[in-house]
Amino acid sequence: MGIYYKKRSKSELHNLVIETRNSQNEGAEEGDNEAGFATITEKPKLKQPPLYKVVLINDDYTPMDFVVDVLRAFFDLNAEKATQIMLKVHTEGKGVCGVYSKDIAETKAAQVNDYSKECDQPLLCSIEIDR
Ligand code: TYC
Repeated sequence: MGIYYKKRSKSELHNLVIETRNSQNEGAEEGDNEAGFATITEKPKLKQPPLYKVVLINDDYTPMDFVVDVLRAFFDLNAEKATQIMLKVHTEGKGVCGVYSKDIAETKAAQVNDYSKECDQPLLCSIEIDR
């Protein structure tokens, strides 16, 4: 004697899996497929990953030219855009250099902070959630 398993086709097994996974779902659409198995159609629960702003902080010591060079080097900005952002940070206290996925934002901020330290400048960069 042994355990008897009914041999099922791939699509039958797929429906069984879906049924199990959705057994706690409320509000999903229930139905029957042509093989007689219960099926549920769900709305996908996918969200866009969050984005992060890389923010430059003002200080009284870092030379303006150094800040512009950093913005051009690490954020692919031309001289005009880099100067605009530097002046915004200088007058308003902080400013956004760019918006990226979490990994890229963290890397850019770390690159700026490491480079500033290497150059003995107090320039600081941080990240803030965007959406
Ligand atoms: N405030 C600095 C100065 O007057 C310039 C500066 C701009 C420093 C932006 C940091 O993130 C900064 N030399």
